[in-house]
Amino acid sequence: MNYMDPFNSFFNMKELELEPEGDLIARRLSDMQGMYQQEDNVAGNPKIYEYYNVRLPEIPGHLQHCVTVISPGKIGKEYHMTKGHYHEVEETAEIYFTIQGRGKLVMQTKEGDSKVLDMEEGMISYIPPYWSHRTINTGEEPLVFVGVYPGNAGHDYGDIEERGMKKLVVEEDGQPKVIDNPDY
Ligand code: PAN
Ligand code: ZN
Repeated sequence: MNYMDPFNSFFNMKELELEPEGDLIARRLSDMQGMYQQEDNVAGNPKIYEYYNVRLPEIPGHLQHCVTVISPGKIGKEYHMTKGHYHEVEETAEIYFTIQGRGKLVMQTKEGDSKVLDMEEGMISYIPPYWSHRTINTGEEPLVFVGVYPGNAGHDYGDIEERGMKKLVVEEDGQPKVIDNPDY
């Protein structure tokens, strides 16, 4: 039997970086074209979020785990958010453990059901099989969370890139508000 050696990773809470560095993916506004309602008048090309994947084989049995850091801010009235995705293997679930900041976790099924959960430090959120998921930073500091999901889950961005999600999270009177997406 060819056993993989157990190992630790360390997430530096001061620098908000994973050590040793895994695969780092940074997404700027230009990587999310068409996903925000009002992206036209934004100066420059702000970094919205980054996430660190620990490198693991993409096969059943393993548990992928990664740390996402969403910077605070808004594009128009919408708070910074992730692209959002379904898992390619749709019957795979995921756990998000929030370690800093506050936000919302917006989920949706292909049948059109929507659910929104709060994310705050210490919250463990369960994303059951079949639910697409997007995270939104509604706070004033980085929103940092760990995601754990099956090795073979994969990511399918197509549906949300094309149609968006039914619910948007916007700032109204200084408060986060979940509204229906007028373009959905
Ligand atoms: C997370 C996400 C991460 C970035 O690890 O991949 O937060 O969001 P997008 O993948 O939507 O850009 C996860 O849900 N993995 O399955
Ligand atoms: Zn996922």
